[in-house]
Order: sequence, then structure tokens, then C-alpha cells
Amino acid sequence: MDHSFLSGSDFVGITFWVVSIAMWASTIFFFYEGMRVSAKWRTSMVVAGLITFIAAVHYMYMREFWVTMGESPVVYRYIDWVLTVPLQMVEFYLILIAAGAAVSGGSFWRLLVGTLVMVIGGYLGESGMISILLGFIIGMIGWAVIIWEIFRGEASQAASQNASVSSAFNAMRLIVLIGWAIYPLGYVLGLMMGSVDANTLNWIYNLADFVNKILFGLIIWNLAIKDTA
Ligand SMILES: *C/C=C(C)/C=C/C=C(C)/C=C/C1=C(C)CCCC1(C)C
Repeated sequence: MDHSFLSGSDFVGITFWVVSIAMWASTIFFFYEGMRVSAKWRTSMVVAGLITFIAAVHYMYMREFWVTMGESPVVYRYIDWVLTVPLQMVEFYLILIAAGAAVSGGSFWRLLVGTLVMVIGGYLGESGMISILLGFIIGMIGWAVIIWEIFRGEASQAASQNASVSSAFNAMRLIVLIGWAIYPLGYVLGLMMGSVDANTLNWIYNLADFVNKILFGLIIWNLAIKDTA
């Protein structure tokens, strides 16, 4: 019984707690702010709020799981990722559309399929349905498709032609390149090399989610507010 409440010495449990509340608060913020930006930015703001909303719900379960079991909440993380990561990709497409940039549906599909391959590959490897190495390779291919599309592909060209969008687009793709690198690194260190324990892995993932979901949404909010003014 004494394991069902958060203990003051459970540092990782505290990070789960802080991030879950931050996700709820961000959700309210994005939905509320979405009502005061101009109409063309509303979908982007709603999607930013959906991302933190989905994460908030999962974080409630993840922190519960962590506090009672003391183990990595792997299934919940991946269910969260399979929903939120594709939505983050949709955001790249949505901000280009809102800014009136010329971008085709092909770009949308490449981003979406790339994220699904990345997350599903990682899950199959992590859950032992395929080898850990194969799961890693499939995941890396999916991530590479995304990086190509936003740094060199059609989405990147469309963004560079549009002044209002290009700085936000640039900040968002740096999150995908640098902020996202934490997850495959955790996969390598935790699963392939066994050199980090569940404690280290989880607080790092929690910090990464905070940056990659909340900061990501704030960049879109900043763009929408500036463009509305
Ligand atoms: C909010 C959650 C986010 C942004 C999660 C992102 C997850 C990744 C970028 C995961 C990437 C992986 C690889 C690139 C290869 C190995 C397996 C994964 C799934 C850990």
C-alpha cells in the first residue's frame, strides 16, 4: 500500500508528476490561446493542444505505473508516441498550409508514414517481437525519412520560400533533429548496451517529452500570435 503514493525520495516519480501537470496546463493554454489567433492558425493550435492532452492522459498512467511498479511504462509510452508523434508531423504540414505555402499532399504522407515506421519499429524491437537491433534499424529509417523531408525535401523548400513561417519551421525541425535524438540514444544505451538503468532512462525521457511537446507547441503559438498581430 505504501507504494501507491509518491514518495519524496522518488526523483523519477516526481518528474513524472511535474510533466503530467505541465501537459495538462499546456493543453488548457493552447486551447484557450487558439481562440484568439486568426482563424487560419486555429487548427495548428488545436493540434498542439491535442498533443499535450494525449500526453497528459498517458502521463497520469505512466506515473501511476512507475510509482507502484518502479518499472519503465513502456506500453504507455509507445501508445502515446504512436498518437502524438504523427500529430507533431502533421503540424509541420499545417503551418505551411496556414501560411499559404505551396506544399503537396505527398509531403504530408511522407511525414506521417515516416513517424509510424519509426514508432512501430521501435515498439516491435523493445517488446521483443523482433530483434532489438532490427527494431532499431527500422526506427532509424523512419526517422531518416522525416529528417530528409524537413531538411531537404519538399516541406523544407516550401518553408524557405515563406518568411513568416521559416524561423518557426527551423526551430521545430531542430527539435526533431536534436530533441528527438534522446529517444534512440536511450534505446541504444538502455536496451542495446544495458549501460543506463530504468531510473536514468525515464527521467531523461520525461525531460525530453517536456521540451519536445510543450516547447514545440509554444513555437507554433508564437508564430500564430505574431502572424495574427
Ligand atoms: C512526444 C514524444 C516524442 C517526440 C517521441 C519521439 C520518439 C522518437 C523520436 C523515437 C525514435 C526511435 C528511433 C529513431 C529508433 C529506435 C526506436 C525509437 C522508437 C526509440
